[in-house]
Amino acid sequence: MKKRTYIEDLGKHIGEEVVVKGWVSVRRDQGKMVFFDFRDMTGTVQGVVLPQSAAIETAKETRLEYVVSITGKVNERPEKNKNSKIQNGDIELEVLEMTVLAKAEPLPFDMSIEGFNLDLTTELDHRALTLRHPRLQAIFKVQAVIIDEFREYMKSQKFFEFQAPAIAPATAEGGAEVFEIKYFDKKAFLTQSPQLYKQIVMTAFERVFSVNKVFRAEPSATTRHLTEIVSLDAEMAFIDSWHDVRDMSEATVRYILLQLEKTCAKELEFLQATLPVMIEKTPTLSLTEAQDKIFEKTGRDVRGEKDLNPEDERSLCEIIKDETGSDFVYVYGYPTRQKPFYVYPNPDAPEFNEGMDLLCRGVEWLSGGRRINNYEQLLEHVATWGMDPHKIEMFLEAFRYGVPPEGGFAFGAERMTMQILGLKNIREATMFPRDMHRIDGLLTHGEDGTPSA
Ligand code: AMO
Repeated sequence: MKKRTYIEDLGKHIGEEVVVKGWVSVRRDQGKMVFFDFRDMTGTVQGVVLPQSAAIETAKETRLEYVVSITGKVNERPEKNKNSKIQNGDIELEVLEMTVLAKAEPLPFDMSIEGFNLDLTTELDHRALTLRHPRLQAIFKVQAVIIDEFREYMKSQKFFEFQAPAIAPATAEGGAEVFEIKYFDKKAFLTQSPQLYKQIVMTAFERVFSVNKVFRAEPSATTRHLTEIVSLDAEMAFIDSWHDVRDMSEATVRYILLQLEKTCAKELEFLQATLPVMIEKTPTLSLTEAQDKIFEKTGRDVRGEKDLNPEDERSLCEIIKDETGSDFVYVYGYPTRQKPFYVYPNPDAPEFNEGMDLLCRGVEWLSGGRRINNYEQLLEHVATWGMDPHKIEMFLEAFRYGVPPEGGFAFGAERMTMQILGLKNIREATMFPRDMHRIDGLLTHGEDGTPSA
């Protein structure tokens, strides 16, 4: 049996006979001859079955998404048929033999590059199929690179990767957005964030990161919220101030963008995406300064509000882009009670904390900041926040035994993907999105109210 040649390598085999395996993406039956586009994990190539080919009968019966094995000859295209804009635009595979490895049912919609134009609901309902389209593949390739390069950068900075648990006895982030699970005859929670665990692990390894699923029982269906998220988390000891955390997160983004530019040029072009601009020093404003700016530029008075709402985030990003050219902006100094219990209050103005968010193109990508490292102060916050210290005993124990000044941050991988690619809905940037209405398919409710897929 001849070894398989990947489609991306065909150009190196002009004049040779090769074996190609893949799917039929395009089929044009021109009576005597049949033309195809074949697709494998490395790309596409045009194939032609000539009238005298032993494969002509099979080619006549072959339909879209059939899986085939082909023996063919790699021919250079005549000069007038060359197309430098597409992959393998200078060659063609002359099909000599063709075996159908698996048949496919007729497609429920147009999957061609030009004709693929589904509303989001249909796209998601048929994820098993739409995932085969180059547009979707480009999106998830970019996402894979974002996650990979987060890892790479963290490791280059001596961060240690750990696996965070998904089941926890208590919630870290507070609020109602938590999934309670039946844990045998007890109650437990799906982790909203590896926050408490990354802080514990940091007390042993100094610099730690994790790439893991987190769960938020978001009761609203917005374009930026999911119930299951890939969280890119980091935590670092021995910081001098929250600025160190800010700088580390900024450097991480800068590295990821640079790597995307290097490795995903094809995908970015295909998706007509332009990478967000990160200038030398990302503008950093306190919440109060941000609110003043929004008031000054838009007339909308949000001064004194506890947080920025989505409209404020969009306005602020537009203003900063206009003023500085930066697509990014950090906002810090939120009201202390607005953020979780572990965030460090500003010693000079304890009603505000040293927590920060990074916004890009109108959406929050990241939260982070300095944490409380003093055990007594932590206990005070636990009490003020009305938490049960027994439920977070493991976390508290770490803080009884010497913890340096520290901080950290977390990116949402889907939000990054969405904003980098200019997608309108976070579900487009999520392979199998979960929200209050969907787990794979839309949820319908049975008579007793239990959801069924
Ligand atoms: P936070 O709750 O802000 O911070 O979450 C961090 C980042 O995760 C993403 N994110 C979401 N993405 C989609 N749908 C959601 N429902 C959703 N919720 C959050 C966002 C957000 O910026 N423990 C802190 C992080 C830290 O301080 O280190 C935390 O979880 O991109």
